[in-house]
This record gives sequence, structure tokens and C-alpha cells, in this order.
Amino acid sequence: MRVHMQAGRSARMSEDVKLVDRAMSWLGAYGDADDLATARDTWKVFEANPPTATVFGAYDSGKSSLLRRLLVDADIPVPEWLTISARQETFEASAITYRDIILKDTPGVSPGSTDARGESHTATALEAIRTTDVLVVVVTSQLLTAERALVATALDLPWSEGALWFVISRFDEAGVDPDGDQDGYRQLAECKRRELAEQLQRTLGRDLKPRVFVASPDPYGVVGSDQDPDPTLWDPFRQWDGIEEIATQLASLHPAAVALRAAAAKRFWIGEVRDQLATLLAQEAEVDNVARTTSDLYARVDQLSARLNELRVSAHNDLNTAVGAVVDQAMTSSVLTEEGLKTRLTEALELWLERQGAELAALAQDMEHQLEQQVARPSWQGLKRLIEQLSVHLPTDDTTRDSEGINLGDYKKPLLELNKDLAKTTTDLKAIFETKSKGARQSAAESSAEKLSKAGKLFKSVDAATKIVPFALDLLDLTSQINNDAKEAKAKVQRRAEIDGQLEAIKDRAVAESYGAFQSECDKLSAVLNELKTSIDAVANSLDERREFSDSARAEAATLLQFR
Ligand SMILES: Nc1nc2c(ncn2[C@@H]2O[C@H](COP(=O)(O)OP(=O)(O)O)[C@@H](O)[C@H]2O)c(=O)[nH]1
Ligand SMILES: [Mg+2]
Repeated sequence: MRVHMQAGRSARMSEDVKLVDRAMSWLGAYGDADDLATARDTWKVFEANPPTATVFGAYDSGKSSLLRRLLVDADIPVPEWLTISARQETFEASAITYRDIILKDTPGVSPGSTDARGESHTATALEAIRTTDVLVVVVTSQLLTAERALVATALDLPWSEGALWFVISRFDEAGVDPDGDQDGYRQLAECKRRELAEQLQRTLGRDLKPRVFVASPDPYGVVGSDQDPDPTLWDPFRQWDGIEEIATQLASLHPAAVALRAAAAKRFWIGEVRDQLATLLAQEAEVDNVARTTSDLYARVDQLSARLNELRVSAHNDLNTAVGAVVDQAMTSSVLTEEGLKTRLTEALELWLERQGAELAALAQDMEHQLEQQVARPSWQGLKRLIEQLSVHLPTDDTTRDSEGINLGDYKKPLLELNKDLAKTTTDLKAIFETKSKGARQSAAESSAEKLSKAGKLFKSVDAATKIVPFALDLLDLTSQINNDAKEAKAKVQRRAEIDGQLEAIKDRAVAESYGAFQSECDKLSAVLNELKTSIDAVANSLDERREFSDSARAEAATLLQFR
């Protein structure tokens, strides 16, 4: 029988060791490196301790009184920090040696507390119970009240048998005076045990099988806040105050210490996994939000690209029409001078430039405006926050080998790269927003306010186009000289056709060169839009990778969190 029990226990323990290894690997791959290092330190310190029992619960439930009672009964001096009061008196988690084990006191939790002190008390208590072999949840006969959700979170871990205790304390105040009606008192105690079991089942959705004690550490408050009371003061109540049973159970902790400690290790590391996973999943919502923003942004940039392409086509058509009208007029004109053609052509090009330049400027301005709006959006700020969150704890050295032989660097690398990637692409994107949208604004300002100098550039192409005009006019002169010669009528028609050909060439050249200059302005804007698209794509890819990372973190954690 004994051999069987031991075999069962050691199988459970090696199961615990395997789970601890897997939890550590998971944390190496998906958790924060600094947090993991801190957890290792925390665990190492605790590992050196004797078996430890920690009291936990709402303030005023009688935690400190219970510890004092145990110490005084065992003739151990009560430390100065162990104070008893109706006020919130315990400020930090402190430990004291009790026989061959350690007892830890914790500040009372005050859930939903908005003041900083209450919050820090709760945090201190939660931190203290991460490292304990036995958790002693102390409640009054009201059972779990305001602290219920908080206790539920603390208990959302694989509690092994014997590691979780409840003390329904201050029971002399529960409603039946034990001195007058001991049977009634016992019945009420049974009733409360059942009620507590039901409450836990309801709250946690599973049966943790805690050991439940019903006790009164200081019946009727006879001792009150005395630090150094005479234990005989409690003698009249010992047969019903339930303290003896707790003391006996604490005394028998030591033989089970190894198994309890293995279970505590499992709980500790799985608790780390649970908390790190929660952090990852909290970031997931932010990632989704940012992903929506990036795809929205991509669509806007795409729209701007489409508008730019439309503008290219319509500007070309407009230019053809404008230059065509001048040349058509020249073709049908009987008096064609170089100056006249030049002036008309320049005029037409100027008007065209004014029209299409304004369109281009409006587009550039719109682009700048839209990008500015995007960057101001809360989800974009969310991206920045996300980057900060993800990179704030990144270790500088990613090749550290830990003492137990697990190469954390190898696990950490993908996350490290991913985060760097995300951080880099975002910086890139931000740089583009800051410099390129300014560039767009500049070119927009140029095309509207400094249109003259711009137009000057285009005039060069007008000059180039009209360079062939003198030759055409020479021909025209020749034509007019032979105008009266009927015999040369055929030649006249032929030369007129040659002139028309020259004019057609002027038209093509004016269109091509003017449009070329406009096109290069459009190209600049196009380049900015394309660069934006590339960067947005990179961010979107990083976000996708981040999501895959969270998904596999969740999937791999599932077996570790199976106890739920
Ligand atoms: N009637 C009665 N009062 C108790 C008992 N234990 C503690 N108290 C009182 O309950 C109050 C809170 O006790 P304390 O141990 O400081 O609770 P803690 O905040 O959980 O540490 C104090 O006023 C104690 O005197 C008990 O068994 N019976
Ligand atoms: Mg206290």
C-alpha cells in the first residue's frame, strides 16, 4: 500500500517536472525574456526555503490573528510586524519560521480598490502566493464576497491535493454562540463548508477539493491586538476553536514536502505561462485594430494612385486638344508668322498647365491631408504603443545560454527578429510620412504658387517645338511667291502638304515635350505612393507574423493550461 502510494506520488512528480520543462520552453519561445529571468530568480530563492504556507484573503478576515495564535501556542515569539487590528494593518508579505516550516502573512486584498495603497496591497499579496507550497485562503463566515473574482484568478492554476486550504475564520461571530450551543455551532460549520464548496464550484467551474477548516483564532477577541499574549487565555475555547486541527495539519507538512514543492513548481511556471499568454492576447486586440488601419490606409493610397493615373490620361487628352486647336488654326490660316504661332502655342500650353497643374496640386494636397489624418487616428497611435510594448523588454543579448542548458537565444530569436522588423518598418513608414508628405506638400505648393517658374520649364519645350517653325515659314514664303503661277499649282499643293506635315510635327513635339515635363511631376508623386504601399505592406506582413506568433503561442500553451 505504502509502496503504491509512493509510486503514484513519484509518477505525479516526474509528470510535474516534465510540465515545468515544457512551461519554461514555452516562456523562452513566447514570453518576455526579462520576466523569465526574474521568474527564475524568484523561483531559485523560494526553492531554498523549507515548506511554506501562506495566508491570503480579504483584510480583517483574521489572517494575522491566525498566525499569531499558531506562534503563541507553539511558544514562538511574535515578530513586531505581525500586528492585529480592525484597520488595514499588514502592509507587506513577511515570513516567519514556525517549527520546521515557514508561515507567510500577506496584506489583505482589496479588490476594485481605487486608491494606490489598496492596489499595491493586492499586488503584494498576489506576488507572495506565487511561491508557496500551501495556500491558506482565509474568509469569514460571509465566505467569499468582494474578493471572489480575485481569489478565482489566484486559484486558476493546477492546485494539487493538499496544497489548497480554506479557513472559515472568526467563526465565533458566525451567528451561534459555541459556548452556549456547541451542536448548533457544529451544524452551522457544516452548513458553511457546503456553502463554500458550492460557491467555489460556481465561481471556478471545477472542484479544487480544498481542505476546509472552521476556526476562531481569537474567540470573542479576548486577546485583541496584544503582541505577547498569555496562551492560557484561549484555554476555555480550545475544544471548539478549531486551531488544534490546523496546527496538526501544518506539523504534517514536512513529510509531503518534496511532492508539495514539485507541485508548487508546476503551479509557479504554469502561472507564468498563463500570465504571459494573457499579455500576448491582450496585444492581439491592438494588433487587429492596427491591421484594420493599415488595410484602410492601403486602400486610400491605392485610390490616390488610381486618381493620379486618371489625371495622367485626362491631362494628355486635354493637351492634345489644346495644341491641336492651335495647329489646326495655323493650318487653315493664310497668314502664318513664326511669332504668331509661337505666341498662340505658348498661350495654349500655359492655360493647359494652369488647368492640369491645379489638378495635380489638389491631388498632392489631398494625399498629404489624408495621410496626416491617418497618422492622427487612435489606432495608428495604437501601432506606436504596440511597438513600444513589444520592444520595451527586448534583451540586448539574444545569445545567452542559461545554466540549465536550454538555449534561450534559439527560442527567442524569431520573436526578436519579428519585433525588430515591426519596429523598423514602422519607423520607415513614419519617416516616409514625415519627409515624403512634406515633399508632396512642397511640390503641391510649387505647382500652385510657383507656377511661373514651372511654366518656364515648359516654355523650353515650346521653344524647342517652334525651332522648326522658321523652316516651315521659309517654305510658306516660297509658296506665296509662286502663288500666281498656275503651272506650279500642283507643286503648291504638294508644298502646302509639306508645311502641314511640319506643323503636325510641331504639334507632336509640343505635346510630347510638355507632357513629358508634366509626366515627371506625376512620377514623383507616384514614387511616393508606391513607397508608401511597400511600407504598409511590410507593416501588414509583420502584423500577420505577429498574429501567427500569438496563434502558435496560444496553441502550444493549450496543453499546459489543460487543468482548466
Ligand atoms: N471575534 C473574533 N474576532 C477576531 C478573531 N480573529 C481575529 N479577530 C479580530 O478581527 C480583526 C482583524 O484581525 P486581523 O488578524 O488583523 O485580520 P487580517 O486583516 O486578516 O490580518 C481584529 O480586530 C481581530 O481582533 C476571532 O477568532 N474572533
Ligand atoms: Mg493582517
